[in-house]
Amino acid sequence: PDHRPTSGLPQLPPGFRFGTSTASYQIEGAATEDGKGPSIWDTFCSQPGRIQDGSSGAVACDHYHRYAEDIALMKQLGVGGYRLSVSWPRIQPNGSGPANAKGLAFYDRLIDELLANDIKPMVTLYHWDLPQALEDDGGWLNRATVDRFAEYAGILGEKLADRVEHWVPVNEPNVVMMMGYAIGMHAPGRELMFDAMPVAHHLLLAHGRATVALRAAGATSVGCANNHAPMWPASEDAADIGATKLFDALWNGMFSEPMLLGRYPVDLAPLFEGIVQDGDMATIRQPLDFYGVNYYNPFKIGAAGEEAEMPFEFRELLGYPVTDFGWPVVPDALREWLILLRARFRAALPPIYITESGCAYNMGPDENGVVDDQPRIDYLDAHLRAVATAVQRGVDVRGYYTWSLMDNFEWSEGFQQRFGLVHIDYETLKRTPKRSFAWFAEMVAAQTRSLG
Ligand code: PNW
Repeated sequence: PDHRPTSGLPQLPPGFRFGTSTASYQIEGAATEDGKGPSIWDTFCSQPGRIQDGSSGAVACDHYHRYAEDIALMKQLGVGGYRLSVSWPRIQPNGSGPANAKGLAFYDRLIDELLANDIKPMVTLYHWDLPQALEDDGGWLNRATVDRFAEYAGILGEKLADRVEHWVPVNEPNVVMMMGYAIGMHAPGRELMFDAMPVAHHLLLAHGRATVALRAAGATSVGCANNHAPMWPASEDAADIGATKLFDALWNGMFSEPMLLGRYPVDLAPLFEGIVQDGDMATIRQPLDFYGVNYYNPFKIGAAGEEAEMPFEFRELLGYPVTDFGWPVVPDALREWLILLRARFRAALPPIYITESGCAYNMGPDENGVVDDQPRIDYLDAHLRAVATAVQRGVDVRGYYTWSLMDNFEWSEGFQQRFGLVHIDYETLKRTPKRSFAWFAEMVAAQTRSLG
């Protein structure tokens, strides 16, 4: 069956930026090449039982060697933007000191190749691959890591600020703190629960200090990429509503409020006593040029029992289709979140970019070599409509970067979950654009044509 026409998609504003999004450890491979040091993800993947299929990002999509082919695909896709991340241990193998020239040269080549193809880079400094040497000194629990990060940001800014359109210091600090340090599902695998609070504060300081360092080096657009999810209470019971409010503060408020308003959510302030030092909140609250939203799905939250470790728990969100990952597909919640974000922050909210939005459907090529991923087309169509509706209601959204350009290493899931517009055969590393790729290309062309 052919994919559905794109003609019904409402017109997005002039200059609206379409792009794809990836992250270094998930696609690059070349884990020990050209002087790269080990990251916490290299270490984590070497520990038995951490990654469901026993895999690692040691080779991944081999993008480190095949970046020109991947950029050619993006050119075919017709996107004007690409969000990528830099591997910190390629630049500073031990997390401090002078830059590793070969590592820096890779990103130099990558960015020149993008620009040669009329694709503007959005560069994330930290998408989770912390140099292992810094983790050995306490990682994000150690305030000194913030100083290291500011140095690293300065190195990248000096080298690349003349050519990078947008900068994102830290990808999804809430996921780093929760998955990496509170429950241990991600590297470095710590299970500190509420003792992970210093990690949140240090990631926020890292965001602020890197923003200053990038601007000092000439960066003109610095923002963020925060993961957000509308929180829906399991019932109208006061206990469920209270639990939902608490988790909303932890997931949605704990990073956005310090960044945009210079304070922690009121309910969380006591948790940061003894962690926040004089001047910190001003350091964190830098004026931002844009606010990046990574959106996947809403969460349904209920109160947990007396003996539970946490006062809230996740309930199954019934009544929606799910992706192959089991994540509910709720495009309306993206519109809801964009409208809520503006209501919460009003004048303090800069223009928004959707810095990630996408889904895992895991089908491969059929006997004709076609990857028919109609559910992804439906997903993207519905989520772009949700964005268009929010724009019609006055929310200033400037772009949509889909997760992801190609199938890649999906963290603790390994290679089992496929988020790409391009299929990767992990035996041969052959790239096969899926039907959704053709749909996305047509959609971008139609939107751009009518924009003139
Ligand atoms: C994001 N959650 O991760 C990351 O930025 C990507 O690297 C990743 O591949 C993508 O989304 C898909 O998972 C998330 O617990 C990890 O809600 C966890 C959550 C959300 C996003």
